[in-house]
Amino acid sequence: MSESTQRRGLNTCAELLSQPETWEKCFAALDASGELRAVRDSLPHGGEGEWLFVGCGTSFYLALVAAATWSLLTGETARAVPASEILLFPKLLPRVCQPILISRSGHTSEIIEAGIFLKENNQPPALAITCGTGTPIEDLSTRVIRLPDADEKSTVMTRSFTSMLLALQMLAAERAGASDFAAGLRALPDETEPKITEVDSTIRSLVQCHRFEDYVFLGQGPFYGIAQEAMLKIKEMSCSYAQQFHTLEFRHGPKAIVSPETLVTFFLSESGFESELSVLQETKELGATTLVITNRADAAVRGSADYLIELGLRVPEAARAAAFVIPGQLLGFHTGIRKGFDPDNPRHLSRVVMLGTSTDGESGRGSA
Ligand code: F1P
Repeated sequence: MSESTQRRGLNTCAELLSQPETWEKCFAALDASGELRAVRDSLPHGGEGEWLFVGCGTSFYLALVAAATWSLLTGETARAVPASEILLFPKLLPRVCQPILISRSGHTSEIIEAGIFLKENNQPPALAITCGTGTPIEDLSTRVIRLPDADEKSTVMTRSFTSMLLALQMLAAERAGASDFAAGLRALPDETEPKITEVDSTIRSLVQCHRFEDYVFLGQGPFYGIAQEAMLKIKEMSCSYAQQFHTLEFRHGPKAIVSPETLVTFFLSESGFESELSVLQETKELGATTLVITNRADAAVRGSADYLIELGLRVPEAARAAAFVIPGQLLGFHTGIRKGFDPDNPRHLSRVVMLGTSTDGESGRGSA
């Protein structure tokens, strides 16, 4: 095997498998700096408006999971939007929104432009979270959470996604006074580490035994953003055709695509277990190949899962999200390697999307 073939995906593989250890380092760094507590104490209480989680690409899918967790824990209204929506359709925004800007690099043009737009339109000062240091996103924000330990060489985001997610979930837990949830997040690295080898071998055998034409990812609640991110990982790393839906939405038309060449991956939640299980059983009966990622499986799940990843994490449901995405990351990685791609340098992609103007030639701003 040529040296270049052997070197394919080395960074992504190392960064992907380093996640539990990286989460530990990030929690320790946040404790030592007191950054998260300082941000918690500086956030407004009882203010009007909504929490607005903003990102691009993987950072937008992270925003979806973070906003869902925020609402579940604090009871406050939160939503996630891609930065481009703020620029192109600002009238869709809530009148008052508390911005949380998410960016691994801290340099992505659209998120910087969106931060400038929100500032110029007198929205409350933004909180930013990034793995970079000395970045323009920090200049735009009065509060910043920095996670340099989670930064990556690979173009593909893996540990940066999960580490920034965990930090925002911890902030939500701190704000809500949800100490059990916070304890669950802190336990996640030790709960996840011992499972990775077995998860990796399940995904490797799935990839070695099948050639799929279509990849579908299904999830509800906080797991919908995880389904989105898994969809992006298999696109970025293996240039495969993939899509995601809310699990029960799969019945309303998309199931028409099901065939044995379709891999349908279920991120099975506990809250929606019975309803999501019946979609799984129906999808299996239609002839799909099924991969199920769940915390606990019963005989009914085993009966409809061609491949089963049962994580058995002793942490609250939404706190499992960061661990649930790992099988999706591995599926993208191993499928990319099998198809001859280099996951470190995905086709057509750059590590940071920098634009001349945020919407290619237009002034970049929709009418306020
Ligand atoms: C986000 C992002 C990544 C994508 C690619 C380009 O960047 O869109 O999601 O995989 O690496 O950048 P960032 O704003 O989080 O740095």
